[in-house]
Amino acid sequence: MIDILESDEVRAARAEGRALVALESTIITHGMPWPQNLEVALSVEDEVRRAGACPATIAVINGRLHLGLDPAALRGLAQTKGVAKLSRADLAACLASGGTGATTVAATMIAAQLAGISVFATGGIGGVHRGAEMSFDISADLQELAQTPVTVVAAGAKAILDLPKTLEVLETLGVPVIAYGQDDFPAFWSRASGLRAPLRIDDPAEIARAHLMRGALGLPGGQLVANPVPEADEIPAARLAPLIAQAQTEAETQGVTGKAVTPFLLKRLFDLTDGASLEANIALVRNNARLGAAIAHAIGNAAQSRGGPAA
Ligand code: PSU
Ligand code: MN
Repeated sequence: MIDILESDEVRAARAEGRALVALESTIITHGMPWPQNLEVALSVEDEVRRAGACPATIAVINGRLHLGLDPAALRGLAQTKGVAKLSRADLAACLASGGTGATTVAATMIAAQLAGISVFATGGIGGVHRGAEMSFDISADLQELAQTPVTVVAAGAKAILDLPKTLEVLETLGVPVIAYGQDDFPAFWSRASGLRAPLRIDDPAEIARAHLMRGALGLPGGQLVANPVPEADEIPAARLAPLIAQAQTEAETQGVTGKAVTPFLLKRLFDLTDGASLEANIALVRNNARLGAAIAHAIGNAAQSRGGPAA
């Protein structure tokens, strides 16, 4: 049996039947530089709390799956260099070897489902990389959305990816892609990608009902809720385009492959924008945490009125 170590806060929230929102840890270890990564992790958790839900940041520490990290554990993860990046393929081996690692979207979904948590908020999901027709680089996050019943709130997918191909693969896999409050599929730092999202829902309660309806239909898999970055914090896509192209070329010339690709591109973009992308990044993750909490509340309420479990 897998031994899940819950923080005191998570245990108390469960006892009170409070809504839980899962949060990933790869965004901390591989998505942002120190010390902003810790600041973001803490402020995103606070955002969930202010919205009346309980944050459950997920990571593997010394071979144990943690659900909810106290500030000291978060700090340790944020400060340590060379923490493993755990996706679906890596989770079991890391637990078996007593290792430590940060969970990606895919691995966080797996852990959330094990723990009975329906909603997970993050920044951006992994997707189909540019040049995937040659490299075959498609994130395991997409397959996970097809098979694990967790609703993931993200600001779309980063423009470092091939967004049209990412949407095509999600369609093939039968993953509902729901733009929140607009027609366009958001592009992380920018509100618009120029691509229409397959679905649009403006009400968190309706997103919650759709989540429960998938379960009732016996459909495996989750939903991707694409929440645009707040208008005040967005960076125009045109400003980023040349920098993304440069980072991409560097990755190719330096022969970066596999799970190193996404962290490499993210780090280069932070450097190339002198950290300017960070403010938008922070704002959008917090925005996703708020929406995630609203959806988690609505799922809890709907499930309770049917006499089901509250998470
Ligand atoms: N996209 C971001 N920031 C991130 C990631 C993606 O904007 O930090 C992380 C997430 O943890 C995601 C992972 O699950 O990268 C995807 O990695 P890969 O492309 O190797 O599957
Ligand atoms: Mn990849």
